[in-house]
Amino acid sequence: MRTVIVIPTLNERAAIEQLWRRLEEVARAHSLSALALFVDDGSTDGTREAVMRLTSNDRHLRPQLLDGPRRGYSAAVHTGIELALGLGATRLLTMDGDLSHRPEELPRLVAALDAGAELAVGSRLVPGARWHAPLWRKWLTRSYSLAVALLAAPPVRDVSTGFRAFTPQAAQMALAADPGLGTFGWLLAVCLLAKRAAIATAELPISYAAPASGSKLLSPRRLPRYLSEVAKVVLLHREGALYRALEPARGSVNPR
Ligand SMILES: Nc1nc2c(ncn2[C@@H]2O[C@H](COP(=O)(O)OP(=O)(O)O)[C@@H](O)[C@H]2O)c(=O)[nH]1
Ligand SMILES: [Mg+2]
Repeated sequence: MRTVIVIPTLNERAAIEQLWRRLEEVARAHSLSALALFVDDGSTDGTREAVMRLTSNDRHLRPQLLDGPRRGYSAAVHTGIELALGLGATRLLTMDGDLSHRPEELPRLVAALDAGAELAVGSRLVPGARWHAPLWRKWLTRSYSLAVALLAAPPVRDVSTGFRAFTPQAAQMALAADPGLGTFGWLLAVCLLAKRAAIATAELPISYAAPASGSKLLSPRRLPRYLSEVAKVVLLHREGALYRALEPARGSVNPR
């Protein structure tokens, strides 16, 4: 089993060492042989240097830094998935680098894949989830989830979580989502494409804690942009155009 954990980072210097220690412990405790792929595209706080200093004392976990020009969250994760597939990953995981996604919960996502899911989504919006965040953020995420459920009927409630596990087939499917759709547009598009491609999807409750340093992604200033990106994805879904990207891959994604 070759597991690749894709971790997009933008100025996460303060979290890197703790994240690494906890990932190492999890990998050791669960005999998870994994590559942690940090995808950084313009941190200015020493994140990349911190990743390059990471060393592993055991054979379970290895760090790798993928460094490139600033292209944003969706492009970073898309590139990470592409590279992981190229490396022959048999399981792909994506998670934030800010400790809001707990490394200790990775094995539950992996177990969902082992139990037959092709895409497992760590969710703040299903019973059993624990979620510490400012009220405005919870309200925003819940309203967004509700609106999207009414407009596009995605296969999961939490369409904006980046804590996900993929089989190689599901990851290949995810590459059909254009990173140019923007952060939340892309995260939503992956969910909608999974449903269309009949990818078996599981939604698991997680314990999520927004870091005190705040979100790199969400800010009132960016909301109009996010709204228009998501509206575009909903429109593409309704027109069916979102799924054209799936056509060339369909043979390999969902042979029927
Ligand atoms: N490479 C890269 N990573 C990013 C970018 N924007 C955010 N991230 C990372 O993506 C993850 C999600 O961002 P985060 O601030 O946690 O968003 P939130 O969980 O929605 O509050 C974090 O690990 C960030 O460091 C970006 O432009 N490029
Ligand atoms: Mg986060």
